[in-house]
Amino acid sequence: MDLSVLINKFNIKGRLVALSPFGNGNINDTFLAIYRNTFTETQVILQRVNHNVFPDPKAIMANMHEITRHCHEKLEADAAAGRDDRVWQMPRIIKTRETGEDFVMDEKGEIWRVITRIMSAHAFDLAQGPEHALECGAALGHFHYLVSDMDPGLLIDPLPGFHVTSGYLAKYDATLEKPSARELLSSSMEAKRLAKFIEARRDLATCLEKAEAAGELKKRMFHGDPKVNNIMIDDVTGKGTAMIDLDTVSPGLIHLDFGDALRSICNPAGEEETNLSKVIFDEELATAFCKGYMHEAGVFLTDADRAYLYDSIRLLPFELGIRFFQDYLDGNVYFKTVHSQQNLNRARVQFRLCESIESRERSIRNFLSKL
Ligand code: GN1
Ligand code: MG
Repeated sequence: MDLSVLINKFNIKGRLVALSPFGNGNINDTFLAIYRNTFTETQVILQRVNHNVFPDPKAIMANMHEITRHCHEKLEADAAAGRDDRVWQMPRIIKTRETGEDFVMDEKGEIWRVITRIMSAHAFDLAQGPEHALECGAALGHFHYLVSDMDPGLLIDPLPGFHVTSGYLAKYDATLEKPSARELLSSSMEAKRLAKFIEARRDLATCLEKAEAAGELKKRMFHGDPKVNNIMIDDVTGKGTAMIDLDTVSPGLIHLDFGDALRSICNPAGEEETNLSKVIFDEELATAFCKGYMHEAGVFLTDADRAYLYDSIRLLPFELGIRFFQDYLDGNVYFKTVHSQQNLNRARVQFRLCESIESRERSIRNFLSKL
């Protein structure tokens, strides 16, 4: 189906004047659409939910329905009570014109949705400095507050095995059994180096899983993908205003969000850097992020939660590195790529970041202990 025909099935006022690819997501296809009428302009986001990644795209939409319903009610109540120093936002699902549904299924069975765009705000692909990092922390902390009292029973697991690091290791091991993967590994010094990196850290994979099994850490509602370009910053005030990309919101350890956000925000070179000497864990950005996070969510954290913050910071780049490397060895089937070596390079970056964190362990633990 032509995209302009598809988007016109949604209930958006005005005439479609522009429709173009948008953002740098690694999973879903995203477009920005602009509608105009005599007096005003409406901008919305059109997305195809990637069914290669999400086994049940309709469940993703059912979850989004529940999450936005819960959060919008709370946001409006807080705004009415004047609770906050700003207007916190969250995108809204736009329904279909004729049937009032949350999505359209095209002739190939693909699920498409339209959500509102948060206006006068942007997400950045790289951290812009400590003030930005602080606002990212505040946005994640506020998001954790927003979803903290949601009934997890309302949600369907969006991506079974997501952020189970031991599961990614098992998948990596299984991939290594494939002749095509073994050939890729044996023909590249860099791939061999990454394989050794993983071997030296197998124990790391289960640090949070063990703490959860022992009852030290408990699942709460988490975002699942709080990387820097999923955090909207208000153009006018420079403050965090919304977390976007809600597909992976589900019950999980908030440590996974904490570690994932820091691995994204505190690497100022970004995930695609090819010069590894530029990849470092920037502690100034980390301190600023944590300050913002604690301001919004510090009251939720128990002593046990705090005890595992360092492990989460070290774990998440390791986990993502395994995911990128496994996908490279498997022929790049999960993450979008524009060239065949991209996932290999992405893995190099994450493992370098993990090393940078390890070399700063004492100093990171020190600032975490003061939060
Ligand atoms: C994917 O869709 P996007 O680009 O926000 C991935 C995250 C990774 C991230 C790395 C569902 O997120 O887990 O951290 O790429 N999302 C999924 O850039 O796998
Ligand atoms: Mg995403």
